[in-house]
Amino acid sequence: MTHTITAFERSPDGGMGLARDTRVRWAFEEVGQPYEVRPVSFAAMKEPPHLARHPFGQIPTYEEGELVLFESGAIIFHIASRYPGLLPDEANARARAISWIFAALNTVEPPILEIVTAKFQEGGKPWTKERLPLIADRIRQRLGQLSARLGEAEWLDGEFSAGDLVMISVLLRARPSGILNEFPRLAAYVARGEARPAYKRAFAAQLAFNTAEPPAG
Ligand code: GTB
Repeated sequence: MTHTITAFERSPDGGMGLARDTRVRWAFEEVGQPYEVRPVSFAAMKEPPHLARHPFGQIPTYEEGELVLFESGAIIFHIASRYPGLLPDEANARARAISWIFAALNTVEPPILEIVTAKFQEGGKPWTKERLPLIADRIRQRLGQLSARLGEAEWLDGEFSAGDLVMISVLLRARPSGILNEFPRLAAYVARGEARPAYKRAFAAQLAFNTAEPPAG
């Protein structure tokens, strides 16, 4: 069965791997499944064919036969549930790995996204200068807690899992602000994720996709 995901026709980050198709590509690479990528322009994202796949007009989406999914977390959970390699077999360990997926998306990612919004969408607003340090402190609080839990461990709970994949993908978005590097254990954790062959393949694929010459004409 072919798996097709959608991605920005050209990611605004120029191939830094920060758009959310990268985490889905990484999941496919970890479980050794091939996938195809359908590029979507910003305009096409808001048109009916794409809105039928994604109610909020965003990427990534996932198609596999009749099944259409949206939300990167749901897509990664689906891939991890369907193919071995990203979730432990033992029931309690599996439940804990799933908790880490939710923790990454619901607890760690929101303050990180706030700083992106404050800088890039509200950068010119009069309150932004005062708001940024407040957001930065909220990120520091979460990263401090996460770092304390990780301790000297390699991964969050035993073997590398989908929980680590999503958490590392989320933490990567805190790197441009400089805050990630204030937490050496987390910076090293992210580097371990980036060193995985599956991550390297996913990163290279999105970079090639985002830097390819547009078709002539
Ligand atoms: N909760 C959803 C999920 O996890 O799948 C969020 C999906 C989402 O935010 N998608 C973004 C999107 O489609 C792309 S990833 N945006 C277009 C729109 O909403 O109209 C977010 C993103 C965008 C750009 C960069 N970048 O350039 O660095 C990084 C991340």
